[in-house]
Amino acid sequence: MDDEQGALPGKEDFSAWYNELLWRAGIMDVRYPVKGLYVWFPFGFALRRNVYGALRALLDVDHEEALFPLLIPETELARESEHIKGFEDEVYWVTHGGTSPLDVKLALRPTSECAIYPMYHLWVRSHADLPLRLYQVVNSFRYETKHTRPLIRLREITSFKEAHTVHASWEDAECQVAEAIRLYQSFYDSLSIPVIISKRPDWDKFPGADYTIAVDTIMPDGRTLQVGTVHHLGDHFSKTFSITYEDVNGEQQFACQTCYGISERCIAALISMHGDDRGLVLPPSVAPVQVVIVPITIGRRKEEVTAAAEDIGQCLTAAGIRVKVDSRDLRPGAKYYYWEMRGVPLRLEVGPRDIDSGQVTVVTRLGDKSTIPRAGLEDGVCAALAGFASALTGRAMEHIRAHIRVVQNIGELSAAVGRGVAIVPWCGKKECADFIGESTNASVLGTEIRSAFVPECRGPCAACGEEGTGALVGRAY
Ligand code: 5CA
Ligand code: ZN
Repeated sequence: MDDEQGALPGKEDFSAWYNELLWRAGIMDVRYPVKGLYVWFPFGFALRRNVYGALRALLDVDHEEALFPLLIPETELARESEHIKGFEDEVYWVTHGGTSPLDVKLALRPTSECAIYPMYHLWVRSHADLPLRLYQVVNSFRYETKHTRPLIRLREITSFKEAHTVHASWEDAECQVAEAIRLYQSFYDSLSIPVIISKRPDWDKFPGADYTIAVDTIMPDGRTLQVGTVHHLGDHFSKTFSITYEDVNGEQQFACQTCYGISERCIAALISMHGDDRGLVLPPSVAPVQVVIVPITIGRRKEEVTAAAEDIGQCLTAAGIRVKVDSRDLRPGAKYYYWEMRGVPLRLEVGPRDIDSGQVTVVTRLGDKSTIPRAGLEDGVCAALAGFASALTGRAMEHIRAHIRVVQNIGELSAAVGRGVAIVPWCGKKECADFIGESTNASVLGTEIRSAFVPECRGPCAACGEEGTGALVGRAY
């Protein structure tokens, strides 16, 4: 990692900006010599820890964290036919132990249904064991053939949070789907990332699911990124893996299941949604450094200023704030650049004049400058952090609103998907979705859209003219 100055490509060239920012801000090194595998730098890893800490905190309310093996025997992976059909082209296989071929080859999990459900078969006995809600945060492997991109499309997903639940009835599982959607909504709210929730068309659902609900956000270039999915698995897997329970009448019943997952795409979305031409912009809740203190020691009184900065650092740390005092022997401008690149929400400048007037100069990562009295500094800083978080939410909402258009026909649709996503009436037929896709170079991503900021839409299907309801159409990453 080097800190040399030099401009980041402008965010309007999103791809170049994103790739350059990842190493300049110390998130990822993309030079690992296997395609689709990347290395977390310490700063990126600290960000990951905070983001996944927030996700875990939400899950831990009524889920338990567990850990299942990475390797899945071929015999287990192949049991659910839809599932294996969906994943067979993406599986990495372990075929040897040392030089001896294995009797049963072993898959690196592309997802863990077939590692977890044989154990659920053993664990679930009675209705009293239900609901069962477990999750794990693991790496998983998918031999992706589409263009790989750091944090977005990986061959080793390093931060796969997958939850797997078991319920007594289809309806109970459906309630869990709703609960999981609420959970993901609050997770993305906490990151100030507006998301659009919709039901994937049948042909796009998870292999082995009854239906899939997806969470999408809109990237700076107007393309969508699927940042989470929730699947109602019905009894497909419970029938295959024989996950049964004894009901209150003493009869054996097949359970119903759900699963839902989020990967480090949530961090790709975080970086892309909030960052600007000067680097990362991070919500205080997850920023590895929330406040940086820069002593302005030009001229005399150097020791006094350094001591004051240290003192302020200690008192903010004691108040539970993640603080860095940057007393490196560098020009203040170089320090500003360095911490702006890393998205630090607040910079406190402490110079001789601030000491004399009993205050501290505060500059937010969005450029707002003010002063806070030295007495009661903790409260002032906390308020500034909270204000910064809501400013970020407001900015992100503006971005999303500016990139959603409700349209009525193919002509308007083509224009709209060049800039963002569109909502257009669609009748639900596959051939109409295909027609819409071919005419606009985009896809029908979802229906039954549930997001407060997406306007209602119904009318004649943009392809066939029959009665339709609003479908989300966009170009997906
Ligand atoms: N078993 C289910 C739920 S845990 C499952 O695997 N669902 S999934 O295939 O839809 O993946 C869950 C989420 O992981 C996706 O919504 C997407 O956001 C993310 N994801 C999927 N593939 C990749 C990949 N190759 N790189 C990064 N993230 C991915
Ligand atoms: Zn139609």
